[in-house]
Amino acid sequence: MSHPARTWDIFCTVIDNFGDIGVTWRLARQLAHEHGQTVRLWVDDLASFARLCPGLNVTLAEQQVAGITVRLWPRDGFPEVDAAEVVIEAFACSLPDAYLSAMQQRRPQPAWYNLEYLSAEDWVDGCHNLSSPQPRLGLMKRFFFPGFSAETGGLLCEAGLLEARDAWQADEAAQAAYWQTLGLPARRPDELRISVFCYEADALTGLVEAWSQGPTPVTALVPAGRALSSLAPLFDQPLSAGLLLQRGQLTVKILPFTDQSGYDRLLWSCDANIVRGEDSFVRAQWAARPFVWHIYPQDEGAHLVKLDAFLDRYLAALPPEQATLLGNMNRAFNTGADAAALWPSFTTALPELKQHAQAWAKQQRAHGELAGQLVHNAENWLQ
Ligand code: TRH
Repeated sequence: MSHPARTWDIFCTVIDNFGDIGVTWRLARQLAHEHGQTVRLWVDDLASFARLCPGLNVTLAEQQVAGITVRLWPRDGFPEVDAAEVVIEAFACSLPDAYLSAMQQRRPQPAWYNLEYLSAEDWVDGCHNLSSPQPRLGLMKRFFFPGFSAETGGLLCEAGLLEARDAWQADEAAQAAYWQTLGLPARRPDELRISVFCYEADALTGLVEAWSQGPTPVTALVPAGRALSSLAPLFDQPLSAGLLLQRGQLTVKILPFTDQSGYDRLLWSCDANIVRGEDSFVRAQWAARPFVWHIYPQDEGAHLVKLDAFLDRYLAALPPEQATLLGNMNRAFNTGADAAALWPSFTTALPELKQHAQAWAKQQRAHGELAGQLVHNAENWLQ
């Protein structure tokens, strides 16, 4: 169903890392490209944004990128602008007072959403789409939760993504050319290729040993970033993008950070992926390959509750032995326990885990997709 073109303002503060801008940039493009919406994205840190959007000019306060108006969200002196018809504050960032005044003046009042962080916890079902009156401002805000059930706003997934993934995974020539562009030799038939995009992780130390000494050649593809500080002591040298290192059966290739579709290709091409945070975690699911999730650490182990909530859903349809294995692997990676001890069984289980990953992606896609649900929700609100 097509919807009228509305104006949208999306506000994003980059707390640390890339997840907040990763999600909002993806959402902005989908709203514009797939739903014909007019989108302005306000970001307080253009340098972080430029890492995953190489076309961005970090010196400009306003620019057009891929059909989106990108505006620097200045710390002081927010510019005088009209409020959009739909306003998204991503991850509960606080909107500037000047913009809140513009929202109060707008008639009809804007559809104002707080786009929440992704969680698989059950309570999300009951909180998605709840209204939150703002009496001081005379405005209404609504909570929009991504999630894994039909009662939530779903997950971001571009139109045609799964078809593009299938075509890529079936195209061995394209993959061979891809590995070459990364500076890697052709893939050996018995070799495993694993992408490693995680935070500092004690579990990596043991895994590197297991990969180095195991019977199967492993190539670890590591985007330059926080994981390198866990790897550097094992290689006795500073690590940076471009390096190709060997340690027994293990080859490590350090990759430069790419744009988001380049990262998708990496996930689609690997036998298994280690991912983190929110957006790479979702992309690993769309890649339909086995993955280990390094969840963003929170105080008092709150993240481990979220990890278990996801595992409860993700593992439900796996036979008990593999469910226990994959659950233990994820928990071990996140707690620093002995993930390496699980590696041989994990390798053996990869074919079944891959089948499960394919079925899971199909099932999640059937719930509907976040950008489309948001457009629909906003349209119902504004009509
Ligand atoms: O960078 P992250 O750790 O972000 C985190 C999480 O979102 C977390 O929930 C949040 O609370 C915290 O930030 C503040 O992980 P995430 O979410 O996977 O984001 C990484 C983004 O970077 C994602 O959009 C994919 C993208 N990316 C590229 O575009 N190119 C690359 O080469 C790589 C490795 C990643």
